[in-house]
Amino acid sequence: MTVEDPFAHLHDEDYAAAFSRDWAGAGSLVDPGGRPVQSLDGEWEMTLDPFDEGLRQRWYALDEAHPENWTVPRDYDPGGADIVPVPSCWNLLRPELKYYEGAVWYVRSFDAAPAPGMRQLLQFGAANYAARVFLNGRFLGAHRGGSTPFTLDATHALVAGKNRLMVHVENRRRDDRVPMSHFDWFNYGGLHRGVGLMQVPALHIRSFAIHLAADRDDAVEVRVALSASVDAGARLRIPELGLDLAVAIVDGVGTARCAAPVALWSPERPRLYDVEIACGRDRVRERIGFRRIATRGTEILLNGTPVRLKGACVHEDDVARGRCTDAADIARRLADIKALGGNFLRLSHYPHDPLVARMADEAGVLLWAEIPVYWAIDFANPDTYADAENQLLELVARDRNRASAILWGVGNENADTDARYRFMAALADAAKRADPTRLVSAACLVNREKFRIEDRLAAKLDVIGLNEYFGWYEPDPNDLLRLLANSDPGKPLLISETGADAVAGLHGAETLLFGEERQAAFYRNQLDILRQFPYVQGMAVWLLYDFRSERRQTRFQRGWNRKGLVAEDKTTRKAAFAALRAAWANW
Ligand code: GCB
Repeated sequence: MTVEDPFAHLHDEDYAAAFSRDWAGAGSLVDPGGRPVQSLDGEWEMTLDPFDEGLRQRWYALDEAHPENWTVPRDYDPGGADIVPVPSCWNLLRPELKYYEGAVWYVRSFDAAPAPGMRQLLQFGAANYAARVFLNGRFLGAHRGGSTPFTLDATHALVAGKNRLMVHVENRRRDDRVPMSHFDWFNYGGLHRGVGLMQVPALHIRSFAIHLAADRDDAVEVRVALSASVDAGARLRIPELGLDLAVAIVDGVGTARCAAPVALWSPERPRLYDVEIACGRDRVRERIGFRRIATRGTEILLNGTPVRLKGACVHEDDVARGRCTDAADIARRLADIKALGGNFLRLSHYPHDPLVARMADEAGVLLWAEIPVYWAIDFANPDTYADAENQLLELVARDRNRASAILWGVGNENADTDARYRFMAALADAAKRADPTRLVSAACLVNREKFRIEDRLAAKLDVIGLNEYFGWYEPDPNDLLRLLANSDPGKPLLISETGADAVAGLHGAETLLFGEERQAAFYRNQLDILRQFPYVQGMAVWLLYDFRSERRQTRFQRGWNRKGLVAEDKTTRKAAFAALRAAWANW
């Protein structure tokens, strides 16, 4: 018999190793594909754990159902914790948690009825930043990256009847993470998107991609990947077109193509088709739009026709709910960009809720979706690269069937070093490999000596993004004219950010910093200059709504970045809103 040292956990500084070795990644994702999911959203217990005592003391292994049988005290109280909603951000649940950065345990019980022979998959929408998941005392897996979904196979641990799910979520800012410790938005923590349980047949469809054929607009291609390396047959059906195509699957993967007279998707006519893929006992259903996005010289072509992107960046932030969002909130974003006369949103600076691309598909709004490779990432660290690439692949896997998503963003304002070049070039290549049907971009650099847009990464990109603040951080607006006249990017240039702060209701001369008139004049000046350069194919202004950022502490900001065209209530439009609409109308 082994004698257990009751104090061993106090001295075990390797306590997290067992839960940090294998991060569940894009390879384990199973696309829900419209299958029924048992929602586990709702009331959860929440216990604060700044010292990670739960991992050290193994709270997950305690017999929660019978605490009266515990022989030694443990610093955890099943049933005695706070009740909170999931999804949520803990920072907004209790005043004392506003700035908390650390670990929290989320715990809930649920009833399950696992059918024999079926796989039981736990689906998490997002947990910021790292999550460790335990079911009925067993460790199921861990995930890192705060904004992408993950799937954990719970088949071996789930029981018929009552189950106990415990999730350790931790949002410490660290230099080796993506983003690293320094960024210009609020570090909300928690299970901020939904959690659910999905039953699928043992052999099931893991992922699928459906799009126009590479070489013609009247044919579609499909790629289906199964959960196991077997030979099988699948079918792709688009009932409206009378299409029923056999897909031969070899070693778990199959591709097929066939003629299909699809009406192309565009912002003007966002046409979607009901699509179904069936394989054995499994079936997925989606609403899919078909369109082609490409570049030619300095043009961006949508379905072969040049398109100008008029858009705004937007953070996923809400006064009351933080990073959590819902259909009404997203509908407002889409309506506001249309009210501006725009057709485009840059979803900054991390993957947004999956509902955004679905609703943009319906509404006809084009999207840039990105990962938080932001500022001074630990570019020389291979593990940081693995984390970044996995976030990119999870984003691509999640949104690859959305017509609205046209651009993958692989980075934002990263200082030029060899390590940065290698890291970002590898990411751009990874995006192309995972999805050759879309464009890749990043917010690139300016050569300050030559005063030219010049970034060796540009060779790896389809569209060059440029964040510029001439007339705000760089005071002389005419420097923008000089920069663009000096530059010859040879590819489409997209102003991926430009903007100025304004406090809603603060009025004054056009020179008054933080005044509404200054912000409005800023956009008039910008457009006067940008319209002179045909290689500028669009812009995403910084940004639609004011958002929380603790870096911002002037009397005008008090913890908010005020560059919104609309105040943080998402309703009060500043003068710049109408000014930008007018300036865009004749661009
Ligand atoms: C930038 C960053 C963005 C900031 C913005 C600002 O260049 O990309 O994340 O929030 O400037 O307001 O300064």
